[in-house]
Amino acid sequence: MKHALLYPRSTSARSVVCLDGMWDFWLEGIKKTQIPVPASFQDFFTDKELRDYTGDFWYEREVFIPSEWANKVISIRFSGAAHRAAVYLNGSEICSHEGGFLPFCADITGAAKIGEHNTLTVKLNNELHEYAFPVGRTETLPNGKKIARPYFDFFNYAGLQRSVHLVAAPKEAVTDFTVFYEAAKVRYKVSKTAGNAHVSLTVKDEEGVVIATAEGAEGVVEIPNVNLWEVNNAYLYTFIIKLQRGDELIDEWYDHIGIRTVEIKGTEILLNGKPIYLKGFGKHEDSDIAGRGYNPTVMKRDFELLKWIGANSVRTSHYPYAEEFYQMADREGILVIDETPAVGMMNSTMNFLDAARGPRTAFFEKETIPQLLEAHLRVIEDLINRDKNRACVIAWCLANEPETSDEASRSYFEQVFNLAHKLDPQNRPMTYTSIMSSTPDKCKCYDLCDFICLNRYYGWYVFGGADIGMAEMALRHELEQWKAKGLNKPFVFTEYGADTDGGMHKLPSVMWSQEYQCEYLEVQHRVFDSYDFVRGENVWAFSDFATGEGILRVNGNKKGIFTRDRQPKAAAYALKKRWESLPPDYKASGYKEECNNAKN
Ligand code: CKX
Repeated sequence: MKHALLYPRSTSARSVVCLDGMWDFWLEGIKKTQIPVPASFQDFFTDKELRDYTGDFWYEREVFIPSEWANKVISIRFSGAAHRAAVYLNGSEICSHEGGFLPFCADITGAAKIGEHNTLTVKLNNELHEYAFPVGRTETLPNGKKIARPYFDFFNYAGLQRSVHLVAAPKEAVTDFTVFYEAAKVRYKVSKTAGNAHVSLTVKDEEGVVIATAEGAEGVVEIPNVNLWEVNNAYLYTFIIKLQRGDELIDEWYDHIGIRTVEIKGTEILLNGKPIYLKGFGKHEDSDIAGRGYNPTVMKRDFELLKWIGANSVRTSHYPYAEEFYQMADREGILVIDETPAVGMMNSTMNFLDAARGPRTAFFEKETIPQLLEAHLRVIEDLINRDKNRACVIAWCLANEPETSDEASRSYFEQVFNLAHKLDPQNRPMTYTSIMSSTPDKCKCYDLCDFICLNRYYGWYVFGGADIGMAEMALRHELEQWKAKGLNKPFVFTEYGADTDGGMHKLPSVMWSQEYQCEYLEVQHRVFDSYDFVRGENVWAFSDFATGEGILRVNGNKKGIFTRDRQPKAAAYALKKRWESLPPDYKASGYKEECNNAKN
């Protein structure tokens, strides 16, 4: 059934039916209604109780299984069902799954009525726990109402937020495909179910011309005159894998693959051997009404805005995004730091305030840690398995802002990093993003990272507004401390930002005004520019996004450079000017002089 984990594609041996559209939906206390898939369920309704609902809820639809599939292995593939799911076919439970951001499949071969309509029911649950991702807790109030208390700063959206597919594949099938490169030599490995079918590989260029072939489940295929995958100039080959017995085609699957190398040398991040400076954002899957639902129209707009502003990179904060996002990044040549859903690893519902104040929450001493670690190792395996062949993925971010100032975090993260290194066939750089309280003198885990990612808010959570001069000093002071460690690794600012009301102008500036966001960014960039080891800047955040309610959030987090409806704030123009003027290999040896001249 693992074959169905491969991205669902119809070929001459496989059939795929997309089950997106209107599904029946209900939860206790409301009448059955219909809602679209994919989408989060929360923002359709006008009733506040429904938006904040925490507990079990159900989706259901009829699924017709054609009689031609009688000899096939039939699966339902969920690209993501948040946060946990139990799948039923015609009333019988088929499978269950924990975690909302990675694909899983239910084998319905035995249970399905062939040539008939079948009832597919999915029970979902959106409670938060300290032993599951994203981390939080669920409280039951004295009035009996359950309420989610996230340890993270985004709305606890849930539902069938990604596409659902019905997949019919042959019994003898390709189950996995892996590539890794040595320049134009592509090593590949095909995994399959038992059987004696012969494996072959065909590589086509973008014109559809066959340019290389190979035989056998494992080997090397040499790409003549290789077109490397580059930033903003992507080239994708089509790799077609076939299983054959004589002339009979048993299975076929294909993938679009870019060829590039990525490595870290000293303080440089090298793409195809050339230094690259990261310019971009931390993002969310977030839009009006659809919530965290995969939304191709919004995704398209986001990629156009990334290109317009001169960005080259995105971090998939704070969870793996829909597979189609990586496919588009692969096509557009946008670099991705791919993040696990390990977020909220600090015992705090206002982590953004506590991050700056730095109280010890002893998160890694909790008795739920062994179970959380198991979940963490599982998502690393599933994430790497899903995205390992994506050229856009240049690094894995194994967690966001964990409490690494705590001694107990060390052994936890050793296990996390060890597994990730073991699993990635392309041996990509690994990191986690460091919270403000994990200063160079306190952090217990930074040496595990191949490059150091800092989430810093000097000028917002600390030394904001009139104190901004102090913010610059404090940021420089911290960078001096890092410098003194002589780590010889690249540093990337994976978060820095200021909440900004997209409609507010103030002269002189005050916090929350568009002018302040511009001034704040100018201060940060001045500091980044004076440290050679800073090799990337990913602003927080790409666009405004929904969070839980509270006295510190005015209808969501407003640190977006774009509004939630994807229009530019004033800072977008300032960033565009800066990013368009920085050369792709900004700060590479030999370019320092040139860059300084360019900026003056
Ligand atoms: N970092 C000091 C994680 C993001 C939040 C961001 C913020 C925090 C800051 C932690 O998920 O949105 O508060 O804006």
